Amino acid sequence: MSIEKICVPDIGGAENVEVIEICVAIGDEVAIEDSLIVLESDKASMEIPSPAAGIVTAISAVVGDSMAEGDVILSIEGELVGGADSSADIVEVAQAPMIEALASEPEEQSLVGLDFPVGSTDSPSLAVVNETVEIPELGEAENIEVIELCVGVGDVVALGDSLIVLETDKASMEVPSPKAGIITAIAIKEGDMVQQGMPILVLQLAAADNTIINNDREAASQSDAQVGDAGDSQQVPRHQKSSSNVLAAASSERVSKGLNTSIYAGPSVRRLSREMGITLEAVNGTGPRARITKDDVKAYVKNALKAKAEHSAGLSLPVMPAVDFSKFGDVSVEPLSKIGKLTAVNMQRNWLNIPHVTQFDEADVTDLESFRSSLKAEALNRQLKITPLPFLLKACAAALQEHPKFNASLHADGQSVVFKHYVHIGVAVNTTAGLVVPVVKDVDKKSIWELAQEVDELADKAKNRKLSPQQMQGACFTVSSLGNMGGTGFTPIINGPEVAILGVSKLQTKPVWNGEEFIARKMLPLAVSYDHRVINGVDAGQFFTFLVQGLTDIRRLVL
Ligand code: CAO
Repeated sequence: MSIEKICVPDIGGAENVEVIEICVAIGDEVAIEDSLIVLESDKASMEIPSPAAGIVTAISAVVGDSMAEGDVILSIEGELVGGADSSADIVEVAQAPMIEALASEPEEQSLVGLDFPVGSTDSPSLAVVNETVEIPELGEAENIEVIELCVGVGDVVALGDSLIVLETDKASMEVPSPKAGIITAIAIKEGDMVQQGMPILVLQLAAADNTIINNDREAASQSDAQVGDAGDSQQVPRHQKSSSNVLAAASSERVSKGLNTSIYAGPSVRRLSREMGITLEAVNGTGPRARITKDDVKAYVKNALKAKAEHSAGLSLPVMPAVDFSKFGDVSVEPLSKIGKLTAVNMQRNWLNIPHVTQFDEADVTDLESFRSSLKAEALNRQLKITPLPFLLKACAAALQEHPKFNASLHADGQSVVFKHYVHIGVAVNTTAGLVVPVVKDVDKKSIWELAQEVDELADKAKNRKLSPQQMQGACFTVSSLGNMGGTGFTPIINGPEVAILGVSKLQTKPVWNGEEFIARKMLPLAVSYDHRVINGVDAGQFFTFLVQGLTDIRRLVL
């Protein structure tokens, strides 16, 4: 075991390459090939891998330092691979020429294709030529992967705009455009393995435009309005101005497409992001010049997982345990009817989606019951059964008209309330096949006799499974009467998207204090459940009071 100094390896003669990231800390245990620091030139970033496994005992490099081959990066206590000369040959051969190629200005490329004149009288000397841009010098490296295509056919690029990003195991490099022009064809795609000299794309150049674009790229990216200033238009020929406009448009298009031209990230970070299936565009870079580090990628993934967990925790329901009841005694299992299954789904949907509030009251229906009794003979003649239900429907219709919030639905987008100018009321009917809710249409327009007859017919159809779908649609409100069963009250579940439901329990004769004495009165227990997103407590109180008053004194229903 010995302490060895690790130096910057052969980086192709490049000097003053900036340290943009220190990947380790004193005390870290590193393995061979672990990244130690990241260096960055104008056009490429490069991770310097460790030639040794061991413990980092000192770090000489500082973020922001300019370094060159032979500069000491750090010290490692451990065994070096391939001898003590830690600065020698620790970087793959391909890396140095890549840096070299990127550090130098792009070379002129040979023109291919036919020159042809531009049809402009402003500048007859201008010519458009096609130029094939090739993979630049990559040293001895072969089969370098194209990891990003930064441009598309039709894009206008300026000198130095990134065309593609190549990646080896240890470095990534952006290949800049050697000229300004319009891309007319692309010869490669992401994932291709390339080597020096292979065609990347074809660039259509306009020589005079290039001069303008290359000399003043910033000006070229200005808005159309700026380019169209009176002063400019006097100096810049019309076709040049339009090229600048196209360039500005294309630049912003690349941004809007989210192409990866502005992402600063080293190869290991890009690899990590690919392995994790995330796009680096979404990751905030916290390194120098917003460079994305491994920690940034990990933080992004951590946050995404946390957000997902929080989100699902809010929405998911704890699962009911599957219990083998036969362990505790004899059981028999019967499948739910089709209606039973549908009811289960609808009840759960309504219960989970609608914030229910249930309010209770009693209506003194003594007079109503006297009146109803007085109608029995006539009902017999009409071959009808007259129960409290038609009166309840009539009172509800009046209350719905008086309090329109109850005759409404929350719009599916949750942003508005739909008020209904019709009064259709559903009536819950118990059948052997399950609960069904036929709808009595236009309750407000029908007489007590008509309502009694219609409820009877609909209940009969329901019990014989003869209801049409239309007869079960369009309700604004529902009445669920368990009056003939018993019970003093229950909390009915709203039949969404309706916003309220009336639950009716069994009337009882009760002693009621009239101010002087207790008198026997027939009291009908009622419960109204309402959707608290649409209806507040005061609304409900007013609606309920109106309804109870109407049942207590049915003369009020004709007011
Ligand atoms: N208190 C006391 N007696 C009542 C009553 C009440 N609130 N409501 C009705 N009754 C009486 C009726 O007056 C009738 O007695 P008479 O023949 O002596 O007058 C008797 O109970 C039977 O009435 P009914 O149930 O046949 O008729 P209805 O008009 O009251 O109801 C219908 C019709 C179809 C709604 C009913 O038969 C029904 O199916 N109810 C079940 C609704 C249901 O399942 N709701 C729960 C849904 S959520 O699970």
